[in-house]
Amino acid sequence: MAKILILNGPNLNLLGQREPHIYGADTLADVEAQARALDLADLTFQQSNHEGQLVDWIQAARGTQDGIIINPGAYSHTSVAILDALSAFEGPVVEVHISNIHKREAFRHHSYVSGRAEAVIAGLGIEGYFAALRWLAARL
Ligand code: DHK
Repeated sequence: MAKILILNGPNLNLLGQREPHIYGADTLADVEAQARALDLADLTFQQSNHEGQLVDWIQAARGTQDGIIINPGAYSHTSVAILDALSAFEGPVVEVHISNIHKREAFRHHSYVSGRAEAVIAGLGIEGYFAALRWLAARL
């Protein structure tokens, strides 16, 4: 089974409570449980509100994980450090956004991570994580 890291950035710990009209009613624990229930990969599931922690986890994935699914949250739109860390990772990367960032404020339309990702999913709600997982597990 492929080893896949699912990484979540800032404020995604508040999923289910935070702006449910945008991000839905499911919690991050629900996302993890449903992802694990698919039984498609050996999953590591992590969330941090801190950019450096996310960079450290991406670096630690080098040579230990086969692929990464990342929702960088607001760091999508600001973080060259996360882009650089992902560029140092050898395997495929899928970027997930719960909301359709292109339908929202202009500052959300650009993501640094998209230039590195094999695929970008936006607007499918939490289904985006599972679509990413199915695609990545099949590819790996
Ligand atoms: C999540 C966030 O926290 C925002 O900062 C992004 C993304 C969009 C999402 O849709 O999952 O702009």
